[in-house]
Amino acid sequence: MTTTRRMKSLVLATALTFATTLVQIPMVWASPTTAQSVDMDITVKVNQKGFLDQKGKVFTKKNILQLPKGKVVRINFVFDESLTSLAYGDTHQVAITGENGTQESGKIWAWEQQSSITFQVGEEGTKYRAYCILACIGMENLNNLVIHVV
Ligand SMILES: [Cu+2]
Repeated sequence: MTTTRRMKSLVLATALTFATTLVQIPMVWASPTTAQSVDMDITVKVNQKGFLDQKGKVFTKKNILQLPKGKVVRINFVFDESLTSLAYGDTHQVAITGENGTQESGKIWAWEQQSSITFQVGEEGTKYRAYCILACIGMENLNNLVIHVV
C-alpha cells in the first residue's frame, strides 16, 4: 500500500516536472509579448518559390521585409502551395532567429494553413532571419528571409 502510494506520488512529481518544463520552454522568447497586445499583423506567404509578400511578390535582397522598431509584430506564415503542385503535399515550419534567439512557428500544410510568430522588434538596424526548418520541395528558396528593422 505504502509502496503504491509512494510510486504514485513519484509518477505525479515526474509528470509535474515534465509539464512545467513543457510550459516554460516556449515562454522564454514569448514572455515579453504575451501580456502585450499586437501592434501589427504581417502576412508572409510560404511556397516552394520562397517567402512572398501579401501581393505574392517574392522577398529578395531588393524586396526586404521591414519591421518597425519596438513594435510587437505577429508574422502570420501562410501555406501558399498551389493545389496543382507536387509541393501541395508538403509541410513547412518557419523559424525566426534574431538577437534574442530563435522562435518557431507551428507546422503549416494543406489542412493547417497558417501559423504565426509574435515578438517585440528590436532597435533600428537589428536584423532577423527566417527560414523553413523542414526538408521540403523548394527548401533552397526558403532558407534566408532577411528581415530588417527600420
Ligand atoms: Cu519548407
